[in-house]
Amino acid sequence: MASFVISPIKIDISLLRPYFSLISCAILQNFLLNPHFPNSRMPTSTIPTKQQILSSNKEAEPLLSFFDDLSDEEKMKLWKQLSTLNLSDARQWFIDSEEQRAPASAEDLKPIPHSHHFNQSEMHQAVLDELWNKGMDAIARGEVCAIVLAGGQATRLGSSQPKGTIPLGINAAYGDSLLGIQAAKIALLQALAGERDHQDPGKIHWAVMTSPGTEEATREHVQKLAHHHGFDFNEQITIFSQDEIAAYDENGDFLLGSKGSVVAAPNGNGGLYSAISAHLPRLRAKGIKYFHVYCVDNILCKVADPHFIGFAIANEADVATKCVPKQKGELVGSVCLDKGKPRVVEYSELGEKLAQQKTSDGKFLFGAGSIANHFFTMDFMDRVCSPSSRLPYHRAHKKISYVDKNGEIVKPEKPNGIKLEQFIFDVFELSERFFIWEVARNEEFSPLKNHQSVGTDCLSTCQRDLSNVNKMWLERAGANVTASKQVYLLSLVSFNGENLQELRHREISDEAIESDHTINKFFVH
Ligand code: UD2
Repeated sequence: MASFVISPIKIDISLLRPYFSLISCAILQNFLLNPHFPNSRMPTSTIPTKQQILSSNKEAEPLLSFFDDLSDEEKMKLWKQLSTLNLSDARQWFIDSEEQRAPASAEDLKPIPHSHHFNQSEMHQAVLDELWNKGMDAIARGEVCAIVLAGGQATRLGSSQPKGTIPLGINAAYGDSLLGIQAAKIALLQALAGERDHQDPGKIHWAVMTSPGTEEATREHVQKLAHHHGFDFNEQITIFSQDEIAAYDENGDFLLGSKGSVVAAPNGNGGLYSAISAHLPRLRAKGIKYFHVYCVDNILCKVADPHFIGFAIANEADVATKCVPKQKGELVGSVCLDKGKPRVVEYSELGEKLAQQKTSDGKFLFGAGSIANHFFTMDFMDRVCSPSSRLPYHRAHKKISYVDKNGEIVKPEKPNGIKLEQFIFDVFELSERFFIWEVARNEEFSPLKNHQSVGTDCLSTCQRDLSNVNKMWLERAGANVTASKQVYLLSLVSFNGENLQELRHREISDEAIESDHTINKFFVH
């Protein structure tokens, strides 16, 4: 194994490999952007020549076929993009991804044992209350950071706007967006923590992972939300961007999306670990001990859920994950043990046979469906963000438009290329105390994935599911819901069905929601 010695410490070079790309990018960016950089042969204002680009990036050669046709501005843009893409490592990632995790094998996979799989609906209220209080205590002490994964490109939804910022047509929360609902839930939990007479209000830190394509619009939206809720944008919110990685044709060659740009995409939600690592020391210094990581697209997501956090703390989990019973053909990963270690086998990798396998009581054997909603301790995050841990890349075959040899744009009808992605749950195998927290699908999982025309996991199903949860809470609180339309509680009113006692024995009709001031203060109207 390659190593070098700086007396008296011996450093294993392979441990530093994942950082080489970051370091080389940083140096090159400095070189590009800082005219005073000592070794700079090229100030920013000077247009690069092909040779200059190739001297630091020889893999780029096929991508410079149309270089001479580009304007000066386009040349600079291409140069900058190439400096961030790290093409020589990307070549190796492509090769490695071929032999990454073989399709799951039946002998190696086992369900997570019952001792580590808890079902919320089977727990006594007293125990749930205890867990809630534990989670709230952590929030009150300012130990909780909610991380939203908002770097995806929303290709299935087909929106040019980042998913988290799209208007939902509900107005349950300021901003009328998924991020808006999430911000309101954070504000509500903080207020609830503050109401507990023996505790300080505390703060939930909100970390937002974006990608180069979603960063600007997301930042602008989150700034407005923070201002509205009185969050200190600089102190309480961290916005950070994950890396992009070049896409490939089926042979592993890079593609031009236009004559002056390379096809690139965010490196998957597992890009979280490299992207957040630089922020961990600051978050630790703020007192953060626990992370709740969730997808931006789930309208029912209980952000920083005190039950879940309390459950994980009570069990001294370093990693815990929320699951729902998987439905036939559903596009969610299966949480299981692989050779004794926790793992999520992604829906694209489980295979038909294992996906269909049932237990004697008729349930899917690998039916613990991951809803991409995870708990990590700070110590665990520190461990997985260290140089010695490196996530594998998974291949996704996609239709990728590209510029051909003649400079024509080709829009393929079937998959013609490969995008590589890191998966957030590929660190689970490093967990020493791993737990599943099973929750009710109808209360916690309704993602916005697809265009409305698909009819599932789309805007109308999100609206319907939110309304159904709100009706259920009202009925649990003893209200009589007769409204014919969808019913939306304001997100700031209730996190989990609490605070609705005033509506006990009240009729929640369309008219009451519209015009009875003792009722309509709870609702969108
Ligand atoms: C994810 C899970 C799947 C299941 C499902 C539930 C992974 C790898 N798969 O699948 O097992 O739990 O969600 O909804 O977690 N994102 C980024 N950067 C990226 C790519 C995605 O931040 O480069 C975010 C994206 O914005 C979204 C989340 O990750 O919030 C999930 O991404 P997706 O919709 O691509 O994942 P999906 O539905 O294939």
